[in-house]
Amino acid sequence: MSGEDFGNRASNVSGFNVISYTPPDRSHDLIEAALMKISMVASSGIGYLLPKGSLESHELRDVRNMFSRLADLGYDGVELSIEEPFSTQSRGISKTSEQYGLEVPAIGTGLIYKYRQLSLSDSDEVNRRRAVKLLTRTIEIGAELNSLVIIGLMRGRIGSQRIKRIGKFRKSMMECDRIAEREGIQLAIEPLNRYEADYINTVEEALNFISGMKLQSTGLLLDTFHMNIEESSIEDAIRRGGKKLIHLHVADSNRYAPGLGHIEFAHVIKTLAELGYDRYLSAEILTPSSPLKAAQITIKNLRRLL
Ligand SMILES: [Mn+2]
Repeated sequence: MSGEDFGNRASNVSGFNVISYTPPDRSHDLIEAALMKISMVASSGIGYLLPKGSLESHELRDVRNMFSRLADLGYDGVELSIEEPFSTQSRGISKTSEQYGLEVPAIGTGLIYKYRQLSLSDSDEVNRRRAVKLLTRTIEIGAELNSLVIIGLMRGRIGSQRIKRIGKFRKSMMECDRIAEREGIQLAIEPLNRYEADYINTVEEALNFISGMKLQSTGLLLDTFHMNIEESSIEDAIRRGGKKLIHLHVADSNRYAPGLGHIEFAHVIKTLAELGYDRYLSAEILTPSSPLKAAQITIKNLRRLL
């Protein structure tokens, strides 16, 4: 029996024996759901692993291999995480995306914070401006690739300087929302769980921020892994997001591929379909043993529900 074949039996992911499940076949009553597309996050931090620096290298060989593999598996898109926007080979990425017929629906910015500790809420004005500059270049790349740009970890931590730092974040978002509008793309604020961020942890907080600031080009990105920790109901949180919801990260409760934890993806997708959501389900998952296997499990389990 092939290890790639995925059914109701134990499969070994990351050295643990995890019991996989087969979601019920709902294709007959979920016709609208077919409009949703599937992408995989590719980064050097989380998801389908891309070596650090591969988006900047002129070679782009790793990037092409990754697009080719995900195209073969039937993905519609590849979400990228950009660490060094000023040296990213956006033209090469754009050509690769066209060559393999895969869109780049979104660009993550979390690695800018993770590797360089620059955030949109930095209390030091020089550092905040550097963060805005890096985000501005990322937005320009987003315009070239027709991608939305994610505001997640890049919000930074506010700690005990709550009022001052939220003020800084507001200032940054006011600027970046206008830049996104000028470039014709959208920003997406992603609520993150309490262990990774200390403000905007829930859909409610994100919506209040967006409407309070009257941001024109900023919507909402929800992530099933974070919602499973912070929201009392994932389905209610999605409904609350409504038309502001412009992108969705999917990962199971343990952050492995959908189907390897206890989130009910059939319910999640039904709720999205009822909202008329026709954008991406983008897998942002830990791929401890094999990125390829995780990508296979993800698309198999999601396609079954669409
Ligand atoms: Mn996410």
